[in-house]
Amino acid sequence: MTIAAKFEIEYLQYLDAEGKQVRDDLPEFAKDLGHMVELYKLMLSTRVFDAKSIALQRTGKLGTYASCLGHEAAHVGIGSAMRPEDVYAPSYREYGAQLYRGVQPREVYMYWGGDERGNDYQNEPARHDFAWSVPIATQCLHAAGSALAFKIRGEKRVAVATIGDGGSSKGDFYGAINMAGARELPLVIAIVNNQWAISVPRKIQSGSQTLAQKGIAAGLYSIQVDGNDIIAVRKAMEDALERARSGQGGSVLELVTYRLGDHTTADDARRYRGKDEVDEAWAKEPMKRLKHWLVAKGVWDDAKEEAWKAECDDWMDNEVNAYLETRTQPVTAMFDYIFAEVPADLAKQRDYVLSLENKAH
Ligand SMILES: Cc1ncc(C[n+]2csc(CCOP(=O)(O)OP(=O)(O)O)c2C)c(N)n1
Repeated sequence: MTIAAKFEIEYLQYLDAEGKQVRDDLPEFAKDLGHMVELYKLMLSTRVFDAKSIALQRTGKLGTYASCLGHEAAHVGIGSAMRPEDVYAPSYREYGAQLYRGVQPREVYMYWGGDERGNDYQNEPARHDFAWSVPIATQCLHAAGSALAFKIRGEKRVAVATIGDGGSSKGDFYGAINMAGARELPLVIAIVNNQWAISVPRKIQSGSQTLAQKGIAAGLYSIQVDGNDIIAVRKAMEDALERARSGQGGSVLELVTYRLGDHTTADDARRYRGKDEVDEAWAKEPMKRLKHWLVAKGVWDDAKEEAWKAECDDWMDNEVNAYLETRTQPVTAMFDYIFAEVPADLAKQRDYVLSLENKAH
């Protein structure tokens, strides 16, 4: 038999579910324990932020909300590996990466509260990143376009997109990776495989043995990573970013994790998945293993954890107050930012809405 081509997909992990180191060759950043504590603290802030968001929704103060519970290592790993000059094109639940890049919790609340000004991130580097992309997979094309621009301009910048396991079935994803392979673009796509696309499980999502190997077809470097192990995520991202920055082309990373919460606050996952599966996933969640590892190194303990949680609570309370105090936009705002010149049919609707409002006052 003549073999036309052969491929392998590496699986990367440094910390197992109990926080035991499974390999000795720790990457440089992980030898800096002060830095690892900072990463843990951001993961914890993200979790506190997430719980606060759900409470806001439950009390009627947010429209809907997509939780990131269980994704903290994947998201903070991505955000912390990127450089400020890179560009990030997220989908809609990657707050850990976005907080690292300067997005403020109040902006997330505004967005999910129905105020598009939440997209207008005030802090760099998030300010030059893309807004949330709810239309599945479209952000991959935005990122591929940015990567093409970086290449044409000769800039040493990388475009990063995140997408779900479900999103990786869509044509926009394949179009983006094909373009990146064909033109050797500085594009990194991280597939956050949280096992579920709303109620569709991974096993009926795709016949591909791994989602990472989809990148092979496009000629991209491809790897599967324990997405609950921040050391592995950060290392795989750093390597992918370095390759892209130095002109060696794009990558696809599959970060294997689990969506511990509902798809959004509009979903009830108990209707389509069993408790045993979720309990099993909790045993592998990302915070516990990193905490065990840091405690064993003597740089973290319960007292520090409680103190940091209290600081996070204050931070989030402050952000919630800022959100609640933000004046709502006039009702006409929904017509004003879609077209440079409002088309006649929309102008008519706009006038009608205004007349209703005038009547109400
Ligand atoms: C183009 C498009 N089709 C359908 C939807 C409805 N929708 C919202 S989330 C979602 C599932 C996405 O699952 P996955 O890509 O695995 O990401 P996850 O939500 O698990 O992070 C779907 C189908 C959408 N937002 N956009």
